[in-house]
Amino acid sequence: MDPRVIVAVLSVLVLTDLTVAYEVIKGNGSCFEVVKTMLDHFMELKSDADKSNELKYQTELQIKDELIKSKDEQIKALKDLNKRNDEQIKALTDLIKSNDARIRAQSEIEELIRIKNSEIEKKNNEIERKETLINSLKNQINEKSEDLKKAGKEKDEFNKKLLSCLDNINKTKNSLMEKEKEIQEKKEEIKRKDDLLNEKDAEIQEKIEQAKSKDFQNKDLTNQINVLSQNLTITIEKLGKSVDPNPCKNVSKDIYQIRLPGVSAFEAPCNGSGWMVIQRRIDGSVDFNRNWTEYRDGFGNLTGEFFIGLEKLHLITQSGQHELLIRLGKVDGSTAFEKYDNFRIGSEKDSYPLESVGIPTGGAGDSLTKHHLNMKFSTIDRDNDEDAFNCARRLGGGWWFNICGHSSLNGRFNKDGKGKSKNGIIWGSWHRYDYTVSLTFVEMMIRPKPF
Ligand SMILES: *[C@@H]1O[C@H](CO)[C@@H](O)[C@H](O)[C@H]1NC(C)=O
Ligand SMILES: *[C@@H]1O[C@H](CO)[C@@H](O)[C@H](O)[C@H]1NC(C)=O
Ligand SMILES: *[C@@H]1O[C@H](CO)[C@@H](O)[C@H](O)[C@H]1NC(C)=O
Ligand SMILES: *[C@@H]1O[C@H](CO)[C@@H](O)[C@H](O)[C@H]1NC(C)=O
Ligand SMILES: *[C@@H]1O[C@H](CO)[C@@H](O)[C@H](O)[C@H]1NC(C)=O
Ligand SMILES: *[C@@H]1O[C@H](CO)[C@@H](O)[C@H](O)[C@H]1NC(C)=O
Ligand SMILES: CC(=O)N[C@H]1CO[C@H](CO)[C@@H](O)[C@@H]1O
Repeated sequence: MDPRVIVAVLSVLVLTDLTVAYEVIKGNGSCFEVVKTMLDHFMELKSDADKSNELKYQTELQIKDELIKSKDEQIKALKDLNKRNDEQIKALTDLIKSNDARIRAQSEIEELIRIKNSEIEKKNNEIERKETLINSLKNQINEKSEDLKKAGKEKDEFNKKLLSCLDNINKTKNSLMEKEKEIQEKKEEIKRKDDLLNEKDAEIQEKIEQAKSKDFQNKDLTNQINVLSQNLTITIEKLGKSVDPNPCKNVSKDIYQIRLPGVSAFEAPCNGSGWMVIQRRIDGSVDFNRNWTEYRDGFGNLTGEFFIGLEKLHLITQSGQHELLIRLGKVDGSTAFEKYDNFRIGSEKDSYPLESVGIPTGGAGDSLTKHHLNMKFSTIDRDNDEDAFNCARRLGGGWWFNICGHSSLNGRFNKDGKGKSKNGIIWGSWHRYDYTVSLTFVEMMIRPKPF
């Protein structure tokens, strides 16, 4: 082999990667055979060298790692040191701060002490001044007590005078007490006189009581006499003798006690012209829807609205001929009357029938004869009429109802003067049998015929 080629290959091997050189050389067959052995040797050497290099690198790396580790530890230690130092610095700073505060407080206290001291000094000065004042006051007191001593002497003299004054007062008081005693005696005497007066009063009272009881006795006797005289009247009446056949004659307009044959005494209004009022409607203040007993005995208010009672009418009209006068009034103020010359009522046994009315005269017209003559009296609880219904219950009040009829003076009082289907106060012949009319004034009166 040409030595130059060997040199060139070696140069290439040295200058380039051995493996590349190996490939390059292998490509040229002729040369390869020559350098193969040498190249293999080189390759072996190179591989050994590579191995030792590897070892060297690894060792180096290990050393570096150790180094880094130790550096890290150093850094950590330093960090810790720094930290500790920081803490120390902080602690020191705090200490300095607290010392500053203490120093400040101390200086404040010192300032305070200074101020207090100056105040104490002021007080001391004041005390000193006070002491001076006290001393001067003490002197003044001493002077005053001297004065007082002098005054004490004067006071003793005054006391003496006062005692003599009190003595005088005592004397006056004693004489006053004597006077009081005298007054007391007088008072007692007066009391004795009073007691005497009271006794006299009691005596008088007793006498009055006695007189009163005598009065009562008198009254009782009077009552007895009254009863007796009433009984006597009744007896006489029962014997058929007329006590006063004409009770309203010659008396003024007022309510009188009436005594008539066959009737016990009763009260009735006289109209001042001989008429006795037996029924009156003026204001609707009295309810006329009454039962049989009430129509029999009478009801209402003799100075206002009332009905005298059927039993009385029966007894009066049976005792002799009587006139009946009916006065009527409408809500418009117009008035009319109708008079009958022979009014007579039957007994309760026959239901108080309208036995007679006689001859009618007057402007109101006759609303009795045609339908009511000989009819029995009917009330809400006693249906004696000729109607299928109870007329008293249907029209109101009580009357000598037939198939009800043309008149009903005890009907419902309507202040407005308007009635409904005969339920008001009606007297047909006077208001043209218009039963929407309801009268607002009625007065029924009787008197003995030969007046
Ligand atoms: C006045 O009288 C009373 C008793 O009457 C007596 O106790 C008192 O000492 C008397 N005073 C004088 C000042 O006489
Ligand atoms: C009066 O008459 C009544 C009944 O008529 C009778 O009860 C009474 O006892 C009589 N009184 C005297 C005192 O007669
Ligand atoms: C009627 O009254 C007059 C006067 O008040 C009186 O003089 C006369 O006697 C009376 N007549 C009767 C019957 O009572
Ligand atoms: C009594 O009534 C009659 C009849 O209505 C009448 O003429 C007379 O004036 C009345 N008397 C009095 C005092 O009112
Ligand atoms: C009638 O009416 C009066 C008064 O309301 C009552 O006291 C009496 O018991 C009545 N009589 C009858 C029989 O209903
Ligand atoms: C009776 O009627 C009159 C006249 O309406 C009235 O002034 C009086 O108060 C009535 N009295 C009684 C007790 O209702
Ligand atoms: C292909 C290649 O490089 N061939 C070479 C091989 O070696 C001989 C001798 O040195 C050269 O003449 C060729 O050119």
